[in-house]
Amino acid sequence: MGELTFSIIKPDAVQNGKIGDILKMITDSGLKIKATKMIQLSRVQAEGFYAVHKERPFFGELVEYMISGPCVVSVLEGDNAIKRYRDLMGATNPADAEEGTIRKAFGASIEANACHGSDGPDTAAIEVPYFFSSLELVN
Ligand code: RTP
Ligand code: MG
Repeated sequence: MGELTFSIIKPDAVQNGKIGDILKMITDSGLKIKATKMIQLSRVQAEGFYAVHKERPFFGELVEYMISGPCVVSVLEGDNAIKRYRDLMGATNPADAEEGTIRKAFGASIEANACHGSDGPDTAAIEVPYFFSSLELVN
């Protein structure tokens, strides 16, 4: 089994009808979708998920944005999946993201930037079970 990483298609991209385009970019890159579902984050879930940023000036706005509409959460698998998905997402600010990345294609702003991906093995190990039980991951 390859490495697992956790992905969110954020509310702006869901609202703009980009779920299919983004999942296609993910699978075209060779990453496998182990689980996926659409959810509406509660305020408590969003605050917990982004707790690492709670002292940052943008935390309040980030939480409001993440609960502004449904998200699509997924577990992705592949060799080196964490770094490969970060590379496919592109820079946090879509204005700095390279051609061919999800954020270049679909990100609207530094906040409404279309997607999230775990930034390391320790965060992936927290984020996957935050949203999925082991029974939900296909083999
Ligand atoms: P993510 O955690 O969502 O995968 O994004 P990231 O690692 O590229 O960026 P991070 O620094 O962890 O920031 C988390 C999310 O907060 C929003 N943000 N807003 N207004 C701002 O200056 C600002 N900076 C970051 C973005 O939605 C970012 O993805
Ligand atoms: Mg991050």
